[in-house]
Amino acid sequence: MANTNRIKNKTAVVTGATSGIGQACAYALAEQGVNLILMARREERLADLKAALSQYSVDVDTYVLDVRELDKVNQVFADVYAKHQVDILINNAGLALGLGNIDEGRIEQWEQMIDTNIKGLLYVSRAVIPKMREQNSGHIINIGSMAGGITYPGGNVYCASKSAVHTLSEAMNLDLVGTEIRVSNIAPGAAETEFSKVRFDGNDSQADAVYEGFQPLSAEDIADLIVYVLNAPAHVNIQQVLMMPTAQRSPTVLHRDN
Ligand code: NDP
Ligand code: 8X3
Repeated sequence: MANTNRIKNKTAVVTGATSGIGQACAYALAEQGVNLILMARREERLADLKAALSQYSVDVDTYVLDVRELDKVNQVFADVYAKHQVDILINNAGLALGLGNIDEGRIEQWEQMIDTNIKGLLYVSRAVIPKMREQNSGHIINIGSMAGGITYPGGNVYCASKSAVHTLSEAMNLDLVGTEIRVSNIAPGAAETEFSKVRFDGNDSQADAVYEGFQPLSAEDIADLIVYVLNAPAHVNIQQVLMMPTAQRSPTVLHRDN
């Protein structure tokens, strides 16, 4: 069913497009002929990505945006909507910071995760959903996590933030019943991106150890799934997908060689 390209010439917003899953989505969507509006905080990376995407016959617009800044989100989307219709929103910007017992948690890390993963996703969605309702079309992809359904030791606030993404995806689907707007919560397991480098504050050996002895998902594996989900026929709404590496069956049940 999803081999048919039903998204060519549509326009997608991708948040957190400068790395990992967001960047892989930008390439995968460009390959499908989808015009792109790419957002993230790192301006130079956005410019490099736009230049790299010039090999595809699609329009690429970029915005420097920290999704935690509500006024900026609203300004950016006012500008976006002056120029484009948004058909697809990939709410991908997110991060984990730290891994440790809740009683030793750092409040500023909790706040950044909650402000980005929950509030940022809400700010962006609030700017987009009314327009999707007006046009009575659209597809929202929320990047949740296996951590949103299965908590693991030390994951506390990150897991809670992804659990909120899962709940908000359900809530969006409920509140949008009767419209043609679809909402999909994509919940990946371990994927090798910059995620662990960010989580461990640039400590490469700690980050690399996360993926040792097994083949993790790649950002491209997740982008492929997202392309499949977006290409489902209009009457099919894939609401939830849990996707893990074959070596991983839950956050803590993971087979490593040696
Ligand atoms: P990366 O660290 O590689 O990418 C994260 C992206 O989010 C970057 O482009 C970063 O860009 C952007 N970002 C972070 N904070 C903000 C912010 N405040 N405003 C705007 N953009 C922001 O990690 P992943 O690609 O792995 O992560 C993408 C999503 O996937 C996250 O929501 C993560 O929780 C989720 N996920 C990841 C898994 C994994 O194992 N890797 C598994 C399950 C879910 P910039 O710094 O330029 O702003
Ligand atoms: C990101 C991957 O292992 O921290 O959600 O849940 S993990």
